[in-house]
Amino acid sequence: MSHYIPPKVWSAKDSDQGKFSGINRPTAGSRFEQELPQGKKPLQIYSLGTPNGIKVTIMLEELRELGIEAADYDLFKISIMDGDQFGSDFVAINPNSKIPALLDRSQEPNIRVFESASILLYLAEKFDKLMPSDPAGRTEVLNWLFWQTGAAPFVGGGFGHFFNYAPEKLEYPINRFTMETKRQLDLLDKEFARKPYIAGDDYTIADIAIWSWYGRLAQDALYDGAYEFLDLDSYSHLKEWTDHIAQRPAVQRGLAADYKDIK
Ligand SMILES: N[C@@H](CCC(=O)N[C@@H](CS)C(=O)NCC(=O)O)C(=O)O
Repeated sequence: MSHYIPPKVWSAKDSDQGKFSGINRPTAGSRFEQELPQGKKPLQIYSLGTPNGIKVTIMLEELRELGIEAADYDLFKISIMDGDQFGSDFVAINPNSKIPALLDRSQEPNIRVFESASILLYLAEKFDKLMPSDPAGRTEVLNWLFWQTGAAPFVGGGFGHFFNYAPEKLEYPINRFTMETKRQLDLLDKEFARKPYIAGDDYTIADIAIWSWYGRLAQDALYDGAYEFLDLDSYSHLKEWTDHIAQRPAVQRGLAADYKDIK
């Protein structure tokens, strides 16, 4: 195990951020003036095809599939490795500087929506789709939606980071986050053993949120070598749910969505 003795006061200049050295800073807020383009559609999406980003394109394509024209959208690419998320226009939509972000121009004043789960909920409620309205059904969807937003950072920021992105392979964090990631996979596998969708009999925004992370992991689409390392073959119910959802035309279109340049 490598030894690190923390200084009394931490300083960013002493920290090695590996692949993310160019973008990570310990401060929030905009770093430069930026004018984001806007298209003509009611919804403007500023995003990227990451697990959090695809939640939004899949949801919008599901709404399109249901024939909802008011869910038409322009999709712009925020290149996070180039730091587009720190420009003034993006920060005005999401002060947290993370994709995805939505600007709803069908209302005056326009409504900004950030946090992928907040965007899913906003769209589900706006169009009254993919979310039950009875209190018990709605609460179960929210249970799983909130579960996803709390759980996935252990997978992405924890397991994925230390297994895939960190400059060296460190046993302690890889063990810690693999343990938790496998516990989450086992939880989902046990849930899908007894129901077709995460909140019961119907496909909802909770499936979209969870599929975008755990389905993509089960498709071996996230981190090199992770499928074998996590023994994803052993989560058969999760895999069945993953494959079933992957066949939805809206999911396929959401994954293949075309992001327009902002510059
Ligand atoms: N909790 C947020 C997380 C969003 C997030 O972490 N987005 C990443 C890409 S998946 C990002 O924009 N990273 C850029 C950065 O950290 O500077 C959500 O669900 O929307």
